[in-house]
Amino acid sequence: MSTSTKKWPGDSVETHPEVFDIKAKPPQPSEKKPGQLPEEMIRQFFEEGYVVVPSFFKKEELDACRDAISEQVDDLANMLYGGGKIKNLYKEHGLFERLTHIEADFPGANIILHKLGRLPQPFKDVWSNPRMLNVVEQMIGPDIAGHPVWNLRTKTPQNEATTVPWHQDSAYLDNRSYEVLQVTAWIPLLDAKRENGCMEVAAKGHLKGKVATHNCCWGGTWYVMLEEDEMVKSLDVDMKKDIVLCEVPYGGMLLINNMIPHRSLNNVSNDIRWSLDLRWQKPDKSVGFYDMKEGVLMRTKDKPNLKVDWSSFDAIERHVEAKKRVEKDFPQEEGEDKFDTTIQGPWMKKWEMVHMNRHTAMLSDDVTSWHKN
Ligand SMILES: O=C(O)CCC(=O)C(=O)O
Ligand SMILES: [Fe+2]
Repeated sequence: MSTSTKKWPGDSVETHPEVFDIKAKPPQPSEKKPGQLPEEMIRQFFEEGYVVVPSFFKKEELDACRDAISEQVDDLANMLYGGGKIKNLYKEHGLFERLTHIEADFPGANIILHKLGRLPQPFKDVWSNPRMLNVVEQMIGPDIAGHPVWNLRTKTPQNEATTVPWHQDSAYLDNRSYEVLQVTAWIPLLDAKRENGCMEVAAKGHLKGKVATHNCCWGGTWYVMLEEDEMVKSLDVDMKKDIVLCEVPYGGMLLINNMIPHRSLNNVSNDIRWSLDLRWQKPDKSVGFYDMKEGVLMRTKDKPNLKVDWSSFDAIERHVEAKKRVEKDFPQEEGEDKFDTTIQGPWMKKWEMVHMNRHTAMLSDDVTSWHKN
């Protein structure tokens, strides 16, 4: 069986189906806490690997996130303008268009914003929202940590850099993440539809409890990718029956796990498809992020209302750490470039480098030496 072959560091000989399938479903509360989902939806999460919750957040909770994003875009515009990179501040455009104009003037602007990783209070409030944690509790139990990998997706129209190819999230993490259930809430900041590049999942692709062989990097991006024939061969995905388009209205979310193959479609609309992806797992398991950044404790059985220590979490900038990590192998010139529109990280070392581009260029000296271990 292919499960016993190990060709790349990311391949694993072990599988852990019971961590992700219905056997992992914790006992459900007899009396529901605020926000908790019907047991059928939780069952679907474990059996199919995903569930769409069409309506969950209060309008003001996500409106506050929209405002925080507008501020970040404004800061970005000022920074680029101040650095002589863009001709105009494009202030006349609203949240769903402004970054597109900035991007046209300075290609890669959206990547700067994506990797900025600034976590404003409204994002923190959504992440540690008690109703949200009540739902996470239905999936992983009462001890909950936020995972260090979270993202603000800046999906401007027709942009390769934000069209994420098929992957399992663990393919970006180190192999310790193959043994722990990580729950992701994918939260759009507008109605997410096929046209503006919502997500697609390969239902039940998590049931084998394994990470299929990925390769790197997709087109001109930093993304790893999972070929469709590999999904079929290694994860028993039926490309005709199992692919599910996950449209999510504003106010709702898509819940997935770290083993389910998923991708996002091209945005062929005129609006930016903003979204947040936030993750949680049990705090006693490794987050599998190459020891670059730890999780943030949000709740325990004994302290369901604990105060989240955001300052320690905020102190480490994940993309900076990720870049440092690969620079150790391939030292670069000194100096941080705030206009750098490339992204690098250790996930690039886990898989065969089948395609080089400007993100991988700094790693190009001796890529094959990475795959010795
Ligand atoms: O938002 C996207 O386009 C991709 C999101 C994704 O892959 C994730 O949330 O894990
Ligand atoms: Fe993903």
